[in-house]
Amino acid sequence: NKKAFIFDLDGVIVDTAKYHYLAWQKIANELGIEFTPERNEELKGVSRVRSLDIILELGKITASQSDKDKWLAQKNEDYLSYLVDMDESEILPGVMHILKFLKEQNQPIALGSASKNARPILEKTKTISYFDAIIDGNDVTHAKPDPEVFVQAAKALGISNEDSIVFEDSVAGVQAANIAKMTSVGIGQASVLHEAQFIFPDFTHIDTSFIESLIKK
Ligand code: G16
Ligand code: MG
Repeated sequence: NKKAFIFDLDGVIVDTAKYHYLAWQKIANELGIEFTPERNEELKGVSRVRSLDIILELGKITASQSDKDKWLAQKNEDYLSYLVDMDESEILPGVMHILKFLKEQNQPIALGSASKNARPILEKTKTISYFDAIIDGNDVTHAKPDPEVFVQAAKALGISNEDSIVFEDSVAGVQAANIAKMTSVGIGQASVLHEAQFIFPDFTHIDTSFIESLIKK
């Protein structure tokens, strides 16, 4: 029995959301826009381009494409500076235990992330070898909640959507999995991720018997 186990990156495997936040906050400050951690929730799982648009809408700012391109480049440069020293210590609790168990069970594993920086992050955290397929922001044209990223991931593993399981920390990502008729597992707060079929606060709350039940399903 093979299922596709598809992992989101930011907020599921590593807590890079804090770095995205710091980098966006810097841009917002320069533009005189108030940007809080609460507002940042809306940027989770959302593409870089869409994230900037959300911030500009917040500040009621209309900008030229060349200004937008400049801020997008600046944001990414700043974000990358936080990743320079990244290593395995930034993998979220419980994640390695589940990745190792899935490998032992010979289950196919994929990454389904909106980020264009996914590969260097997987390399730095030494998790890249666990993934049989990597689909990220460089491969897709439609951002979550469009299911494209997860559909491509399942296809790359040769598994049907119905036999795919998605681990996601964002509302947009959970919706994408549901639209694709995949099993959605929300990682985070139940109040935020209530659309998910299963919800856990983090991977330390996921045990191998739950994974076994998904494999048998
Ligand atoms: C992530 C984050 C988003 C970020 C997006 C694009 O995706 O959750 O906050 O805006 O990637 O990232 P980048 O600027 O690195 O291309 P995911 O899908 O891994 O949660
Ligand atoms: Mg995420």
